[in-house]
Amino acid sequence: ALAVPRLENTLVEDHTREHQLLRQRLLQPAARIDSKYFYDDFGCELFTHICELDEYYPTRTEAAILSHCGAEIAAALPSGAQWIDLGCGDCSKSRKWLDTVQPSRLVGVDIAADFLQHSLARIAISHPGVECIGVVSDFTQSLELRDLLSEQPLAPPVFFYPGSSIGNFARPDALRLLRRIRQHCGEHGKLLIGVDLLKPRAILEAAYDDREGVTAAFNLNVLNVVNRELKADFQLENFKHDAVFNQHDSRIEMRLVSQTDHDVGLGSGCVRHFDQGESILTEYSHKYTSADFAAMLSEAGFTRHHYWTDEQHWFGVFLAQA
Ligand code: AVJ
Repeated sequence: ALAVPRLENTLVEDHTREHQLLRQRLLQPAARIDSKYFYDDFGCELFTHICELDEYYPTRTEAAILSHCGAEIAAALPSGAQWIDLGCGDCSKSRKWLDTVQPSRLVGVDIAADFLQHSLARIAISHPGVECIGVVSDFTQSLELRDLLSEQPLAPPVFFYPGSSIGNFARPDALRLLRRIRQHCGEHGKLLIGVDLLKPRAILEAAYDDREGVTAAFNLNVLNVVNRELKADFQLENFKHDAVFNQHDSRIEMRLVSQTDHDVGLGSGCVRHFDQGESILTEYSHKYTSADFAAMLSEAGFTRHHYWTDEQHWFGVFLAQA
């Protein structure tokens, strides 16, 4: 019989609180919008498009490493594991591992509940031997998996966190998340994580400011999302996409720069003035050296790791363990 995927909702959605935070951060002297607001339906489509751009090397480089070194990586993974895909989306990146490492269970973690249910249903059909569980959660805030993982005490967890999504976090927050994952890993669990590496500025900046303007559209679209969420009245044509590599903090910083002196209504009677040239920070994308990231893994409590990279050393794949 076909097993129906289980869906657990640990996401506490407090829209009022979220809206307050969003508005508050826009009102601060250095205005910010959390990167999670990029991903409405159109934003997700634009991101898919970004991943296929010539300039955007991370997706294809990571895929090449995972495919080229797949057998070696699989050999280092426990079989019958509980495979936990953090930010699984359509679960496409987990699919290949279902066949090679044959986990007993697939736990897909994502904030988009409907999408998650749909993705897991498709896996349940193509992989009837794998128990599929969806966890609706904003794991960047909290990661409540203890009860779930203890249902199969003999199956070690393997956390899969590809795409250099860890790069979005400021270092202290990245470290906090890695520590939480480490705690769930216990003695036999592992973390398979993809990390974008430091490289010449021109390559980095091109990857976040492509010729076709897809990344610019992706960045500007966040204002549409904010307009909808807050009933704000951002005019997209008043802002320009900007992506600069900050060498000191080793990260790409994406901003929207105001082209004029103007006021923007933020809903609830709030108004924010933007000077010409003033900007809103929308994203960090940290770039690590392999040594840097290895140090962070040990700081998080992982004592050993394997490391794979591409010929140009543009992207790193780490398999960390206790
Ligand atoms: C999804 C966070 C890994 O930082 O490269 C791509 C997002 N932003 N182009 C990245 C992104 C602009 C992406 N991550």
